[in-house]
Formats: sequence, C-alpha cells, structure tokens
Amino acid sequence: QTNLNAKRIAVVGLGLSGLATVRFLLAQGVKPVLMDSRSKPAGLEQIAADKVDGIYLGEFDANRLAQMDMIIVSPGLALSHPAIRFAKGQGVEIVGDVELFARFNNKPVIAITGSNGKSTVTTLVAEMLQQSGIKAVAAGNIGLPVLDAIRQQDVDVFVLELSSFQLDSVTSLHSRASCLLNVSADHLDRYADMAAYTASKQRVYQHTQLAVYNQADPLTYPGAAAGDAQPVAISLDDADYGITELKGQQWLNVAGEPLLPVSQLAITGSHNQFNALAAAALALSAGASRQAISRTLQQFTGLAHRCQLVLAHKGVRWVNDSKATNIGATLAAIAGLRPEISGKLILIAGGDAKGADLSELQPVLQRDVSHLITLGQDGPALAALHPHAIQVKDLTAAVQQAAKLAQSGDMVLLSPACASLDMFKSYAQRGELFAKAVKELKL
Ligand code: UMA
Ligand code: ADP
Repeated sequence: QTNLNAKRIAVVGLGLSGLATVRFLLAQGVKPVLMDSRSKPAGLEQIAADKVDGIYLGEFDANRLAQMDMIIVSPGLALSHPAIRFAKGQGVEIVGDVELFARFNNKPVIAITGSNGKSTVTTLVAEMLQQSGIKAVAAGNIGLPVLDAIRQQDVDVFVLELSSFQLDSVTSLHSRASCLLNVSADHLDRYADMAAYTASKQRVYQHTQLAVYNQADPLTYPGAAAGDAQPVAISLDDADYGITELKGQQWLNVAGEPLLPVSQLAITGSHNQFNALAAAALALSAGASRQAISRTLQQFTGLAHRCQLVLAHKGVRWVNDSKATNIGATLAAIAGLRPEISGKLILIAGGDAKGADLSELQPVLQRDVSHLITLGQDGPALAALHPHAIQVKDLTAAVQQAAKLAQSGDMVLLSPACASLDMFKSYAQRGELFAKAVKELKL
C-alpha cells in the first residue's frame, strides 16, 4: 500500500472516475490538485474548493504537473498527452484510478476486458455470485468508479470491467481470475496500431491465478503477461467450457459437465452463449454454485441497448443495438440476428468510427444487409461500402427512411459500428432517441 499523505498528488480529468478519486483522496486525508482540460466540467460543483489544493481548468500546465509526486489520470485522457509525458519524463509517477484501487484493495477480484461483451459478462458474473449468497460488486468501466466501490462496506468480491484505457496504467492489480473476451479493432484513435491495443488488453492477465480466454481468437491467448496463470479456454465447440450435444439438444458445458440447454438461456445469439460460458468460468472461480449460475442464465434477459427489441409491429422488428460502438459488435449482432430474420435486414449505422478501417464490414454488409442507412461523421465512408446505401442527416430521418423500406418479416437494426459522440451525449442517448423515434412512427 502506498502512503499517500506525504505526497503531492494531482487528479487530472474530472469525470466520473476523477471525482471518485477526489472523494477517495479526501477520505484518506490528502489534499489533491485538480485539473481538467474543459473550462466547465460537469460535476465540479460537487467539490468544495477549500478542501483541495487548487482547481485548474483549461489547457494543462505541464510545469505544475511536473512538480507533483503522483498524477492520477482519467481513462478518457491519453497517457501520450504532451503535459503528462513531460511530467513523466521529470520522474512523476503516473497512475489511473484502478491502479490506486489495486494498491488499497484486499478483497478478491475478477477482472474482465475485451472489445465487446464486457458489461454483459461483468453483470452476469456479479449476478451469479450474488445468487450464490456471495456479496459481489460490479465496478469499473461498467459505470461505478472503482474508488467509489472500494469505499463500500460488506463486499466479498469485486467484479471489475476494465477498458484498455484503464489497463494502460495498471501494474499492481491481482485477481482470482481474469478474462480477455475478444480483440477487434477499436479505439485506434488512441493506439498506434492493433498490436499496441492488444498489448493493452493482455495486461488484464497480469498477476492472475486463472486466465480465461477465447479459443476462437488467438489475440486473447494468455501471453507473457499471464506468467504461470492456469489457462481456461472458452469455445462454442464441444469442450470443457463449450457447447455439447445431449439427448438431441445443445447444452452449455461448464467445467466438463452439461449445465443447461442452450434453449433455456434468456439471452440470444451465439455471442451471448460465449458470454454465458465465460461468465460461468469466472463465477465458479470465485465460489459461485452451479445452481446459481444456471438460474442466473435462465433469468438474465440482457442489458439495455444491446440487441434489444424496441417494437414488433406488422411483422417488422425494430432492434436497438446502440452499444455497438465498433465493428466487432456490429458483426456479432448481424451474425446473431440474421438467421432469425425471414425477410430483409435494414441496418442503421454510422457515427465516429474512432479511426477504424470500416471496410472490414464490407463483405457482411453486401451479403446480409439489404438496405444500409448511414448517419454521422463517418456515414459517408460506410455508405461507400454498400450498393443500396442511403445517407441521412439524423436518427429520426434514418428511422423514417427505414419505415418506408420495411415490410412484414423484416428487421430494422440500429447497430452503428461507431461511437455516438459526434451526434449524441452517449450511446444510451442514441438508443433512447431511436426507441422514441420508432414509437412515434405513424405505422
Ligand atoms: N475529458 C476532457 N478533459 C479532461 C478529462 C476528460 O476533455 O481533462 C473528456 C474525455 O476526453 C471524455 C470525457 O471527458 O470524453 C470523460 O472522460 P473521463 O476520463 O473523465 O471519463 P469518466 O467520466 O471518468 O468515465 C470513465 C470511463 N470513461 C472513459 O474511459 C472514456 C467510463 O467508461 C467509466 O464508466 C467510468 O470511468 C467509471 O470507471 C465509459 C466509456 O465510454 C462507459 N468507456 C470506454 C468504452 O467503453 O469504450 C473506454
Ligand atoms: P462492452 O461492455 O464490451 O461494450 P457489452 O456487453 O455492452 O460490451 O456489449 C456491447 C456490444 O457488443 C453489443 O452491441 C453486443 O451485442 C455486442 N457483444 C456482446 N458480447 C459480444 C461478444 N462476445 N462478441 C462480440 N460482440 C458482442
């Protein structure tokens, strides 16, 4: 554990994790310096100015940062920011909130990362443990900052969803089990290339006892970072953690024994069968019972904005997958849903592609999507990939356009393959506006 009291500490970035970091430091008796590049970060009013050692807004002052002993950087800020790099060069220790959590935490941790499926798996693991009578708290990228979570009393296990940004600045996190679900192009505006992004994700395997990985995705295979952790492969084939056939039915196989028929899973799509198996492996390692795991999988219907049915009307299904903020998620949605559609698939996509090469989508768009409706900053680049693409100015126009094209048997799917931030406050706002526009259609 680090003794923070003697240190000069700056908290850089005052979003959810920055504010939680400030609360944690104040509770430790530390008076931090606060900085944010924005002139009016929302939430600043929660902090009493006389409790801290100064609040500096606007462009970061590299010289002030260089005078610190430690800087706690928000995940939304790149560690390559010139002011942060300068301070690091002057010997200042740079960490994130998860690193600080790791230095103070003494409870078992389950750590989950991946390009897609993190929130679903994190929620499932926490639920499986809770149903087993174990007090599990889900925290991290899922929304509850880890330094708020650590201040909760009466916790048996932390289930942490970790983003690559959070992993970049973590070195001390020890976990009972950790999992890298998959690696597909994302955040390439922050990483030099896929190798750098993959290396960041692999950091989840540092100091873990059990390394849970995806048999179908070699980028997830536990590499040097995993040390001598015990590897556990998850697959959709007949394997210890896989899908097996029994009495003419497909079953989830968990630790080499059939647990539950796939037909009894409340979440749909093959990617969710994978998520269920990964969650089961992680939850078992922290003491969940097979019965609780099975019950959870029969009850959990999925998180909002992930392949969620918004309306079924005159044979047309309208599905909100706004959380698909990268190519991999959209490919999974199309692969999972296409087999269930008797008519056409009409896809609404576009937004901020975060530097990804969208042409990876082209073969699937051309094979499985009848009409592509695009919007946002990278809408034109997407539209170029499809012979029947229609570019629209906003989401309401996209929904109206889809309504003109859709007939009984069709599905209209919002699965943008892009972040929402060029047009919306968040993926959640984008999903809510989609649902509202659909419900307001005069069908
Ligand atoms: N920002 C500035 N200037 C600053 C500090 C931040 O402009 O000085 C901007 C960032 O560029 C970003 C926004 O403010 O656009 C918020 O960034 P932040 O680092 O302050 O984020 P927090 O509010 O602390 O939320 C973070 C995670 N956000 C990011 O990593 C961008 C949240 O994950 C997480 O739930 C929260 O900590 C609690 O741990 C969200 C996310 O979008 C869901 N994550 C990315 C993803 O899933 O793809 C990684
Ligand atoms: P994350 O927290 O990593 O963003 P979510 O569970 O919120 O993951 O799901 C995000 C998106 O990824 C959704 O569109 C969902 O349908 C899709 N998805 C979920 N699990 C997987 C998976 N195992 N592989 C690919 N895509 C997935």
